[in-house]
Amino acid sequence: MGELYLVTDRALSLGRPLEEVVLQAVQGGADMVQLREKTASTRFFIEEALRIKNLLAPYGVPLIINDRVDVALATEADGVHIGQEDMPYPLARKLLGPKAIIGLSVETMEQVLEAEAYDVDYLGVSPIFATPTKTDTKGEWGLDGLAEVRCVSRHRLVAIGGLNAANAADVIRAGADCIAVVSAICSAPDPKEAAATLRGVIRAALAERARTQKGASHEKIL
Ligand code: TZP
Ligand code: MG
Repeated sequence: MGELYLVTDRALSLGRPLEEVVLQAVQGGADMVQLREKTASTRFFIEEALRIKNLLAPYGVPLIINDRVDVALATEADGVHIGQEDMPYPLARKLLGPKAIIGLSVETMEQVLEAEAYDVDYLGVSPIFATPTKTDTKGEWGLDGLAEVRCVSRHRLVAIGGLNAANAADVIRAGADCIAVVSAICSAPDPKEAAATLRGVIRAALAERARTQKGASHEKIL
């Protein structure tokens, strides 16, 4: 469903229009986009979501709205990403329906276990590493914490927080299915190139993991 997930931040986009950064990221290989607007008015958020939705349509890249189920509904976005303080998952699912992509942030093991009862499309394991982009978090999972989440959760895992081309392969090896980034793309001098590099690293690490898993199950059969 996605390997490289761009989460937007206008303030970190070096003064460039968000549409430009999103377009370049997608052309470089971002295959999921989350529109994250913490301070915008509802009117602005909706207009921007519609612009980005049109821009993504030819690429078949899903648009996910951060926090706001109402904005996702109003713009017929592909889904919503909710945190633990947002609308409870069962209500978001009820409003958005079975086809919507719904992601849920987890910051503690208790939240990971609670999410086992939910048919979320992915868990956002947040944050993997400390990041100046978001500081109101409950600590960091680290690679070991992510590996523990992988052991107990049945869900797809999207890792976020302090991720870049230098650490993405380790994060995949620890169990993430997808890497989400803000600054590694939004603040890159060339977002297309940054996305292409990241996607290459992620693809190689996922392929390597699939090879070793296949090897392991083959050995078991023998
Ligand atoms: N949720 C957890 S960490 C984070 C969000 C939105 C910010 C990630 O930003 P960056 O710049 O990729 O570290
Ligand atoms: Mg939130």
